[in-house]
Amino acid sequence: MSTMISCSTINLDKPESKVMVIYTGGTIGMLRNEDGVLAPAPNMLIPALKNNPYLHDKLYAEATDTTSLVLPDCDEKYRVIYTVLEYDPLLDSSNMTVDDWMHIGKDIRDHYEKYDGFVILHGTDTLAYSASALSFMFENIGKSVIMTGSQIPIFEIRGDGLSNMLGSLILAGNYIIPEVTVYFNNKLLRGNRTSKVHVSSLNAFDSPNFPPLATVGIKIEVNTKAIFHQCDLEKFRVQSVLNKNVCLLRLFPCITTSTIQEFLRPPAMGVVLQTYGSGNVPSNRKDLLDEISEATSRGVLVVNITQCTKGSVSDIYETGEALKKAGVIPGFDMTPEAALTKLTYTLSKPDWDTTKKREMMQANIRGELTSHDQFLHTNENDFVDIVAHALNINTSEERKQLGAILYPAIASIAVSDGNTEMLDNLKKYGVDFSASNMDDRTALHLACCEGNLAIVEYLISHGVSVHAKDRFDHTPLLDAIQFDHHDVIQLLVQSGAHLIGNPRVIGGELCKAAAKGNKRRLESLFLAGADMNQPDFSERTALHMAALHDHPECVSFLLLHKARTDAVDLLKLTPLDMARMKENKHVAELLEFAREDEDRQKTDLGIKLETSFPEVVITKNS
Ligand code: ASN
Repeated sequence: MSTMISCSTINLDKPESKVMVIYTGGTIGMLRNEDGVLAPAPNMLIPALKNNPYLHDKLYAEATDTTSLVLPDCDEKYRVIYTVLEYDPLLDSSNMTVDDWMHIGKDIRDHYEKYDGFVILHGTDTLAYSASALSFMFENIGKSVIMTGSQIPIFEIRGDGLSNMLGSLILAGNYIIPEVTVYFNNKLLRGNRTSKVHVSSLNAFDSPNFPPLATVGIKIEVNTKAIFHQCDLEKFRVQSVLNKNVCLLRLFPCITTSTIQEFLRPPAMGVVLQTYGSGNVPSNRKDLLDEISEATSRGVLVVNITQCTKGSVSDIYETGEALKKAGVIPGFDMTPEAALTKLTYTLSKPDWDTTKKREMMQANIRGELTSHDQFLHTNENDFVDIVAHALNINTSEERKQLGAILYPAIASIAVSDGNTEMLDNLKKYGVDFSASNMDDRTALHLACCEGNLAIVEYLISHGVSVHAKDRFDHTPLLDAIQFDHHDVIQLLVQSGAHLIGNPRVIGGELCKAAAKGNKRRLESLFLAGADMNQPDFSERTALHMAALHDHPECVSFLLLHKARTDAVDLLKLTPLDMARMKENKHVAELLEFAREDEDRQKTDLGIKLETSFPEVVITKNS
C-alpha cells in the first residue's frame, strides 16, 4: 500500500500520548512448554503485539517514522504511542519478591518524566500485593500507573489478555488517574483496595470496600470524585527500601499460644492480625492477649483487620476493645495485601518514630482505608445537585454535563479574583477543581496564567494535576512560562511539573527568546528545567540566536548556564562565527573569552561573568 493511500486513511492530527509498558511476566505472555504447562516465554510478546492490528497500527508507525508501538485510533483524545520494556527473567508472579517491586519502582522512577502514563503487565496471583506495595512506595505520584494481566495468554484466540491490555493502554494514555490501579474485566480498581477473588474467572479481581475508579463500557466512565490525590507540593519519589520483617496472622479458634509466640517474636516488626468479624479476638484467651500486649510494648506494630472480605474493624464489642487495650492498631477496612505492604513501607521510614508509625498505619495515606472520621463528599451539599434540582434536571447524564460546565466556570471566578476563601467555600459545595472546561483547561491553567502563587499552591494542594494538558497540549507549566511567572514556575517544578513534548520545540522556544533578547523568558525556561543547549530543528541553539541578534545579556546568561560555545548548526556555524559575521563585537568578545576559558573550571568562568551580569533573579510578577 502506498504511503499516500495510508496517509489519507489515518488521522495524523490527533495529539499523541506516550505510555511505557513494563512487562514483568504472568499468564498474559505465557506459552505451554514441553510438559504442557504454562510458563513465561521470553521475546514472544513484543513481536505478537507488533503483528496484532488491534494493538499496533503499522500504517501510522510508518507514516510517523516511529519504532514504538502505536494503538489504533479510537474515540479518545490521544493517539497512544507505547514502548514495552520486557524483564529478564519473566516471572510467574508467585515467584515475585520485594526485590521485584523495587525493580519496577526504579524503572518507573527512571522513566517518569518521559511518559504520560505507565502500564505494568503482571501475573495475577500476587498482583494485588504488588499493586498495594507500589501504591505506598510511589510518593506524590502524579501519573496513571495501571497494572494488568490476564487469565488466558494473549496468544490464544479466546481470552482476556487483549481487552485488558487495550483498556489499560487507553486509560493510561488518556486519563490522569494519579494512583496505582488494577485494570481487569472492564473495571479500573484502586490497587491497594484490590484482591484476587477468583482462580479462573475472567472477573478475577475485586475491591470489596471501594467502588471502581473507572468502568469501561460503551463509554469510559471515570469516577473522578473517588480518585485519591496526594496533595503535597513535592515531586514524585520512590521509597526504594522496604522492611521485610512483617507477617500475616489469621486467627482461628484452636490457635495455640506457641503459634502466636512464633509469629510475634523477633525479627517480626509488623504483624497484620486478621481477626473475626468486626475485629474481635476471644476475650477469654488471656494468653493470646498477653502475648500481643508484650509484643506491642516491644514496639512491634500489630494491625487489626477483619477476616471478612467486606467491612471494617470497629470497637463495638468487648472482644474488640480488648485488642485496643493490648496496643493493637485499627486497620479499618484495609485488605490483607494493603495492610501487609503498608507495614513494609511504614517500618522502612527511618525518620518516623514508633508513635508516628502507629499514626500512619491508621491514617489514610493512599486511599487504602476508610476511617470513621473520613468520608467522601456527600451529595447533600453538592452545588451541581442544587442547580440541577432548581432546573428540574433529573438524569445522571444531564447532571454530569451540568457539572462539566459549572465546575470549571465557577472555579475560574475565584481563581481570577485570587480569592482562596471563595475556593474554600466552593470546596464545601463539592466543586471539583480538577474539572476542565471545553478546551480541557483546568483552574490551574488559569491560575498559572494569572500568576497568583497562593492560588496555584491552593489548587495543587487540593489535588489539581500539574500534568493536565489542555486542547492545545499546554500544561500549567507552559502557561506560567508564557507569562514569565518565575515564582509559579518554581512551585510547579517543585511539585513535579516538567516540560513535555518534542525537545526540538523547546529548543525553538529558547531560540525565539534569545533572538528577541528576552532574557526573562530564557530564565523562565531554565527554571522550568530546559536544557540551555537544546537545539531547534535547524540545530541552532539559543546561544547562536543571542550571538546572531547581538544580545550580550542573553549570551552571558546562557554561558553562565553551561551553554556550549562549540555547538554547530546545520551550516556548521558556531555562535562565535555568527557574532563575527554580524560584527557584534561585544558578544564576540564574550564568546572568545568563554572559548579560551573552556578548559578552565566552569566556576571560574561563572565568577567572571557574574561580576558583569547577575544570576537568575526570581521576581514576583505583580
Ligand atoms: N500464575 C500466573 C501468575 O500469577 C497467573 C496469571 O497470571 N493469571 O503469574
